Amino acid sequence: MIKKNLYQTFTEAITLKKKLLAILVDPDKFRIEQAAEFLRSIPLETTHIFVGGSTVPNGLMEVLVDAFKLCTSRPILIFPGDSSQITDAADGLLFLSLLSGRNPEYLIGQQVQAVSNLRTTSLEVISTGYLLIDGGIESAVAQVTKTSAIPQDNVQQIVDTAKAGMLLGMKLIYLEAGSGATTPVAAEIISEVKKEINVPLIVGGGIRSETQKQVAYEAGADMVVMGTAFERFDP
Ligand code: 1GP
Repeated sequence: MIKKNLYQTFTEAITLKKKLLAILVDPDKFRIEQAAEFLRSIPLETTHIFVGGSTVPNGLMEVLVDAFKLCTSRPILIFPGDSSQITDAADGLLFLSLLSGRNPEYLIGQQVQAVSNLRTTSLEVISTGYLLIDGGIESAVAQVTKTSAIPQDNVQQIVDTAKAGMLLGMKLIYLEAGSGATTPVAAEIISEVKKEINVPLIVGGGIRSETQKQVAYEAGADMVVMGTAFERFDP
């Protein structure tokens, strides 16, 4: 099998000053038969497809990733809410640890549980420090993980948490305001975190407009993730 080095696309993007855009699909809010039409509707500059959600019925991830694979050559990364969502059908896995919270289940428990499925995987596993930042509403992440988001005015705590993740060896840092956030992660937070880390920075949650996306890029996001803005597929 050809080894697809997904992480390199992140580091190269930084070197080439190219911005990355991931569109997130929550299988729970998606009809598989609309996969082709959906992929035609997303921006041309989309570089990655993320698939995952806080709660996804068993087996649905694989079916959806397979459907996407038929219609796109863009890399598909699993953005899992828990270890049951991992499928080899995708190209890569964001191996998330929820660093903003103090729930051991999402710091290390789910990760240990995933290992038996990852021993023989073809997925590129990318260690990712995941920080939930207050986005103005109680997010599904906060509800499912029973953790609190870090308030946006606690910039130092956010910066220190991101840096701790990097020092622990995490290859990506992900600032998440939560799907459907009314307030995306502030530009000041993005730029302060960016100054302190030397691994790629992903920002998502509540980013709906071109302007909001550009604000995140200009502040230092290497990748922006958008989900809700493209959830337009009514039954
Ligand atoms: C990805 O959870 C976000 O980080 C997606 O958020 O649905 O608000 O775009 P939106």
